Amino acid sequence: ILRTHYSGQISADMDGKEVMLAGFAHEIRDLGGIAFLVLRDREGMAQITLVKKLLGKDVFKMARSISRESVVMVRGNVKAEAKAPRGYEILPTEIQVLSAAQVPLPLDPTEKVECELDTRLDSRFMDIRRPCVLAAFEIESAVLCSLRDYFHKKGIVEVFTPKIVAAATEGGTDLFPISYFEKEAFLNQSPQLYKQMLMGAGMDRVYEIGPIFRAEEHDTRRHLNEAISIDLEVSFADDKDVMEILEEAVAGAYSYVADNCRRQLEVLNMELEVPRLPFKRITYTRALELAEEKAGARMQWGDDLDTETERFLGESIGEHYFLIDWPSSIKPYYTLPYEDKPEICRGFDLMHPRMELASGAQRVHDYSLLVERIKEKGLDPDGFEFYLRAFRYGMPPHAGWGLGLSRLVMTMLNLENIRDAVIFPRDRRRLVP
Ligand code: ATP
Ligand code: AMO
Repeated sequence: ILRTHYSGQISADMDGKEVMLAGFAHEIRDLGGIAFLVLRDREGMAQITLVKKLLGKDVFKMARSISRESVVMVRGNVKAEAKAPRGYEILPTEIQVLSAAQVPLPLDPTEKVECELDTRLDSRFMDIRRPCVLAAFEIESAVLCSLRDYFHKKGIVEVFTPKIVAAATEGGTDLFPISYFEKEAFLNQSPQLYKQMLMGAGMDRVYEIGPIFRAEEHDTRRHLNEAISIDLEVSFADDKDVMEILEEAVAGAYSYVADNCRRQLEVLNMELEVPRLPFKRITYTRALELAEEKAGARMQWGDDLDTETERFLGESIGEHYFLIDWPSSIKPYYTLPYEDKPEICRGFDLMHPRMELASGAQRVHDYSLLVERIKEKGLDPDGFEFYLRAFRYGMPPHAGWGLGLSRLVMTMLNLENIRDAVIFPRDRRRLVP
């Protein structure tokens, strides 16, 4: 490996030690007989001080002319220097340009010039060189680490289900068709049917972290056409049980990030407040009443909550909350209606004040009721035969949820647009890069 240290691992107390750094030429400041090359790597910046007398005329001239963002390797000695940004500088003995950057750059990674999201996404490789952009993705990785660790400790098994499928899960629309040899197939919208079948398989508690595809023509700051979903399904559990798992998983991710991503949070200039448990539970009916009383919203019982109502609730509650006891008519067929009040069901949404983060439910596990619910939704049970079979030979009662990774990260870090939480986002207009 062409480095002994990342910039963040070097400090003034290493005075005299020889190190090798590798990264990008962030900036070159030329003061005549002395010049500064600021080398940037994943962990920050290091000042490489170029002294003509020490380097010799040729090397000095070469180093001074390195174009910004070129890839460089520097070998040199650490020198404690109070005037240098992090209390040290590197006096180089060797400088290699491993790959020169052309000029002009497609965008400016030194962050002095802000630019449009579209321009940034067009040159994402250059955009991610900006520390504040990179920080969000490093935090996303920490969130995943925390979730996997939490699931593992709870004995929840990670699974992978197919993304190329023959049927819709969430209803008839919103699918991307693809050709699969001589057959028609689709990109999966959700692992819903598969994770439920695994309950029938006796896997008992499973999770999946993987892509979901939705052919919705949305053009919002919180919708993508390809997203990463964190899906959970647990046998012998009800809606309340999996809501507890969900709130613990979310709050756990916040505290993991707060503890393990201090540098990244500092780069983003933010302090992370860990949400308090338990999250409030508010019924759909109560939410409608509140919105009507306080904000004069005019929604019919049975309507999906509109954006204004969601915004009003978010602003007045001001923290994460669950919306529970939804009308059965607006939740999918696999959501279990209350036995004594079948017009409402055991479905829930986890809300951040800004938007929905997750939805889930206790599921219908009775075969006849499931067939009936599929028909009620105007769907044809024949199309679900591969799924329904798993309900005819013993299906444990079960519950689960799906949580959008990018929405979790976006709300955690206060990112304005969901595209800021996806390395290469796919939306209505974007298929490249
Ligand atoms: P889910 O996809 O799980 O239902 P969601 O938060 O993405 O969750 P949607 O049902 O897609 O929710 O949409 C929720 C609300 O977002 C809708 O009630 C609608 O008011 C609003 N919405 C959806 N699409 C748009 C859009 N293109 N422009 C503005 N608002 C939209
Ligand atoms: P739902 O359709 O609500 O539920 O999706 C679950 C969560 O996935 C995320 N999500 C999205 N994120 C970005 N762009 C999108 N287009 C998008 N669509 C969904 C959201 C959402 O809350 N099968 C159920 C889950 C379950 O009941 O287990 C489902 O898919 O954060």
